Amino acid sequence: MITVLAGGTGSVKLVRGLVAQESKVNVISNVGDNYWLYGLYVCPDIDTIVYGLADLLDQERGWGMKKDTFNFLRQMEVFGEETWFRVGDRDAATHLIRTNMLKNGKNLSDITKWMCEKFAVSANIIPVTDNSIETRITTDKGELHLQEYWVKHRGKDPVLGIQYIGADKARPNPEAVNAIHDADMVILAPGNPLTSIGPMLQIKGIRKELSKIKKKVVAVSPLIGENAISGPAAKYMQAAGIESNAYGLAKMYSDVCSNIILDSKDRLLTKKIQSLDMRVFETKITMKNKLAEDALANFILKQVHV
Ligand code: FO1
Ligand code: CA
Ligand code: CA
Repeated sequence: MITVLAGGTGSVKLVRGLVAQESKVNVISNVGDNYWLYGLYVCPDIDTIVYGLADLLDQERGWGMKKDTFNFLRQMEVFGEETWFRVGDRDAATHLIRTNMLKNGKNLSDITKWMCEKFAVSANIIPVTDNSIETRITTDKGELHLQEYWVKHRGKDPVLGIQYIGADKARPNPEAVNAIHDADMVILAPGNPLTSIGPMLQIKGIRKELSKIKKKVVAVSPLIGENAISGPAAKYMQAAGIESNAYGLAKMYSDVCSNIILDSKDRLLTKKIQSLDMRVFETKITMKNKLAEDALANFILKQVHV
């Protein structure tokens, strides 16, 4: 049994590769990106994994449903609402039914299980907590929700800091703690280390459980050289005072993780990372198609012995 800690867009390809090859996969999902929009509760990372595994994800964008339409959004515009967050019509149904279930007293874990059933997803997707965590980005113009910073303002302002509101008090999902405890291997997916994996590591119970089994924890780098394969990881790492390369990532994860997979192009960093008492594995980490997803997942499952 393997357990993956995952964000959305940066993580889904690896998760898909793993699910294709391993019968029992738990996915612990970040909730720091979750956002209230028009009274609807949007969970981008959970939905990206669910849609990705159900083969409904828009592959080009890396979020939302493929072939979705935007009539609902257009009507919200007519009503004078802001429409920078592009919720599609079918996607809106997901948020609406989730919000209704929350209002009827269900928790996010149960709702996510129900979603998985509806979308015929066999992996076990576990929100890291049922409490609220909000990733906030501090810029020179003030503090913004991650979605406001990244989507509304297109991530253009310099980042001064990153905060996880609610992470200190969040109770880890007991199922997530068990999924870490019982796993043969735990994988930190190549999501954004500050905004996808970071919020989950900030929860004490999660961090503690990972540190206990860190010999079994394998991180996959989302960077090649100083740049992220996609998204703003490098910018956030620099803002957090972390070297934006696989070494900085390894150092950031060193309390909770003993193994790191980096791109063969980064092999010059291997010795330096090994000096952190971590094992280093070199392979091709970009996943441009399903073949590459399967190849990386296969490498982890077959070549990395923990
Ligand atoms: N990302 C965007 O860059 N623009 C969007 O309009 C957008 C809409 C959206 C709708 C539903 C959903 O689940 C995700 C969506 N995302 C969008 C991606 C999401 O906000 C990501 O969490 C962030 O890009 C940060 O990783
Ligand atoms: Ca995300
Ligand atoms: Ca076991």
